[in-house]
Amino acid sequence: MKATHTLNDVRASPDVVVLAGGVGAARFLRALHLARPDAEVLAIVNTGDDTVANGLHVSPDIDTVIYTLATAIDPERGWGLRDETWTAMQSLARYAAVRPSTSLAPNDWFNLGDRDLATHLYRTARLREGATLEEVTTEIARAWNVPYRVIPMSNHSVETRVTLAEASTASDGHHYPQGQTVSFQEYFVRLKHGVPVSNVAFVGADTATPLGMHELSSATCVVIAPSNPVVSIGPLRALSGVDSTLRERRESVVAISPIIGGAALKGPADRMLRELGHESSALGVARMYAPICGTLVIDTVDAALRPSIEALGMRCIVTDTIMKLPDVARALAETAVAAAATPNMMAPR
Ligand code: FO1
Repeated sequence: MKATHTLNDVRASPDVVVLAGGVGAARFLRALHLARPDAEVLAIVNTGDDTVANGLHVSPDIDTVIYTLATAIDPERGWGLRDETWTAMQSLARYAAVRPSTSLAPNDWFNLGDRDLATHLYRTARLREGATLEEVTTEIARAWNVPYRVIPMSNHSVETRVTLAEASTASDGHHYPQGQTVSFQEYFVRLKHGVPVSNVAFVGADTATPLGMHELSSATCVVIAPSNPVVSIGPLRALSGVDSTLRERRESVVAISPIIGGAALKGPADRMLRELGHESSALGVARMYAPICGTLVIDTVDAALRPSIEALGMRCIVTDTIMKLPDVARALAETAVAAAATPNMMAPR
């Protein structure tokens, strides 16, 4: 057991802090555990996707990270638990017929599996009796024997809200006029992120207190996981002090591009980047991260972009970034942490 002497009770700095969204980040964290099983890792997770569904507080990115690290995630969906059943949701359908149209509780389009429900019941009950989201997240991670410290980006509400660039009708018939601003889950799940966006806002980010700031500035390495730069990493960066802390230690911040060959492996990141005026490419991601990140890891298919990325004052590492096989995933994690441990002293241009 490594002796952990902590001076005047300051928490020992972790080796690696990972800024995390959902699926891509969860896979990277599991790969990191394979590569460096003894590393002290803190995952700071986006909570802009959080929602209240059927009266329960759901933290999708936190649950995806915890379930993936516990190897309990459903591999096809990338969210929720494997071997799931949906009896509670099917039983709720009875009440959809009588629910007032003004009711805000999404009853039938945000699916909560029967095993997954336990997490939301526990979290909601603990929050209601005054526990912080950080305390509850720590308890849930411990219950799943997760080897890393997993914390929300804040204990305060930060809500990602998306403005629709066109009118759209959800598969359940609900109509959304052009210009309507909706919750992230209405956009992502009810509208199946099949409608262009004209704006994304993080309501509450200006007053929410970020968590993990001591570790963010003192950890040996910081890795920005391959998550959606707009709606997964964006909310974290919108919190006060996060960007300036990352800028301060830019030389040991490494990001992995979630865009490969101009496309996202999963989800709407590529379309959102274009719709919001960015280039949907590893170079577009580099431009978003250049001020706060000294190294960008991109996929071999994007090797031609390396000179343009380095022209931004970023070190650019070209390697396999599709974490299909454990060996590739482990090698990617090793590459990212090794890069963060050898600082890039070039200034951003
Ligand atoms: N995604 C869906 O596409 N459909 C769902 O019904 C759904 C339910 C759900 C419940 C709990 C949870 O933790 C995640 C859930 N997700 C669902 C995924 C979720 O929308 C995404 O994981 C994130 O918000 C974006 O990464």
